[in-house]
Amino acid sequence: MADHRFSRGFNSPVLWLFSVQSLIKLCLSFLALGAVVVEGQTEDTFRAGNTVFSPAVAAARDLRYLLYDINPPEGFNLRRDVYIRMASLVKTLRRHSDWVLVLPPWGRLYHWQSPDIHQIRIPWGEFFSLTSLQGNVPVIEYEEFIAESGGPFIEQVLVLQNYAEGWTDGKWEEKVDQRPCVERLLYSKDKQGYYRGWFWGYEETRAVNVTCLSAQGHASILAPLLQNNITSTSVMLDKAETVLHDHYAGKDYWDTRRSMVFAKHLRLLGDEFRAKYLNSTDEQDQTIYNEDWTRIKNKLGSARGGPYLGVHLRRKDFIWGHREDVPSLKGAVKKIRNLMKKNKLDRVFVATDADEEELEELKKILPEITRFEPTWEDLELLKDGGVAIVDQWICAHARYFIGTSVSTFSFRIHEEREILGFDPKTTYNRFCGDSEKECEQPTHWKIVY
Ligand SMILES: Nc1nc2c(ncn2[C@@H]2O[C@H](COP(=O)(O)OP(=O)(O)OP(=O)(O)O)[C@@H](O)[C@H]2O)c(=O)[nH]1
Ligand SMILES: *[C@@H]1O[C@H](CO)[C@@H](O)[C@H](O)[C@H]1NC(C)=O
Ligand SMILES: *[C@@H]1O[C@H](CO)[C@@H](O)[C@H](O)[C@H]1NC(C)=O
Ligand SMILES: *[C@@H]1O[C@H](CO)[C@@H](O)[C@H](O)[C@H]1NC(C)=O
Repeated sequence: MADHRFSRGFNSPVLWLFSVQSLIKLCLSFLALGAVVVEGQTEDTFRAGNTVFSPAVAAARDLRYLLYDINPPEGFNLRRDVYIRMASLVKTLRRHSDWVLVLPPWGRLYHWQSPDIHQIRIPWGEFFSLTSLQGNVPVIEYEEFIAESGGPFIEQVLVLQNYAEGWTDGKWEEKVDQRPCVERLLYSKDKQGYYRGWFWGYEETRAVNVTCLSAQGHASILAPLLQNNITSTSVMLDKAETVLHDHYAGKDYWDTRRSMVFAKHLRLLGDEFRAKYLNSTDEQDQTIYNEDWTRIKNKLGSARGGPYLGVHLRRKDFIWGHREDVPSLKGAVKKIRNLMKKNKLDRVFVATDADEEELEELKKILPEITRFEPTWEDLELLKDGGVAIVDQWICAHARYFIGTSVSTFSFRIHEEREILGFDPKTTYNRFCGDSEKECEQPTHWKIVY
């Protein structure tokens, strides 16, 4: 099937020739090997690991499962942020009993619009390194949950919501209360009295009970309730983004963030692309990566980065609203040329969600542009999420990076560069709108180790 979005790369300098499939196959066979080794380790590292326990074993251990989901319109990079909040909650819960975090399958994201490819029920292992995640908190994929908990049943769904009355007296206080549902429930009862809902595209999944919970505060305010008031083995928090970070940019935040290592096949693809089109290798660029994130502790300024400018140019919904902090294409290219000259870089890598029309214009006014453009077959394997990660990985390795104002996609690149050890001056930069007066630059968040 011809896909107009990606068929244009041919006979342009940005053509992506490398066979993604063969590399992925190679990686997957490595992953399979890795899993065998890891199983032995996880038993003692964590009591819940990659291994699937039989229902009997899981029950004997008094395991409890925390599942969660997020409001459908939220994008990939905000979802990554909510994972950090949930990991923090599970750490709090684990002080008292044996909780495991169940990873919500990826799919049906508003921005993932590539036609004709299957983009639901995607396990986290396709985007992130599970062993790395498990080095922070015990996590399992949803299908492992089904296997070890005895079937596609979630005992208790708690739909988080704000308080109907808002903040009383304009005073902020942290609180949690069982309340009637404010909005119409996205779950309905079937003939057997079970609740049916989206459940990440797993149609056979049922919930035994669904109730609403008004919550206002950080994620761990839910811990006492989950521990004391609710006895179900499996509890799912829906609209989990309602609760806030326990401590934004604190040690726990960064531990979890650092554990969110991209899947190896995606990093390898990004590295291949860097080597092939951007003359960028880890040795030259001083960006040597350690498979074990707990051992990465790079000094700021130690990473040099590849000889290219990295750009994240967020378009689509960011320009539809005519936001004054987002530049025109001309404005962006002017800034790009300026930065290339200033940093003595003759190559520029651009990650963007621009539509066809804008891309054509961009290529016209910036002919030396390099982009990661997968073929349809590659896209089918990587999915929109994998392509976005490869884009982020390449931007993260640039000598100098500039992103888009308040884009979570750009924020995640900042964090990746902070982990790699770049000088903050080369990271916390964003485009200014063409007529923006005070163009405040992004905040530098230092890693707490
Ligand atoms: N491949 C690729 N995809 C992009 C790029 N920019 C945006 N996207 C896609 O558009 C989505 C939305 O952009 P983000 O800035 O990540 O925002 P989000 O967290 O997903 O959603 P919001 O926070 O609501 O904006 C991403 O998750 C990608 O799927 C890009 O440079 N490259
Ligand atoms: C949880 O239980 C405690 C003690 O039984 C009770 O005071 C509290 O109101 C309950 N919390 C919720 C949110 O139902
Ligand atoms: C559903 O869960 C709520 C909250 O735990 C509880 O108060 C209620 O009794 C449960 N309903 C049923 C039918 O079990
Ligand atoms: C690639 O980079 C190296 C070292 O940074 C440099 O010596 C070499 O000339 C570059 N090659 C090309 C083709 O630009």
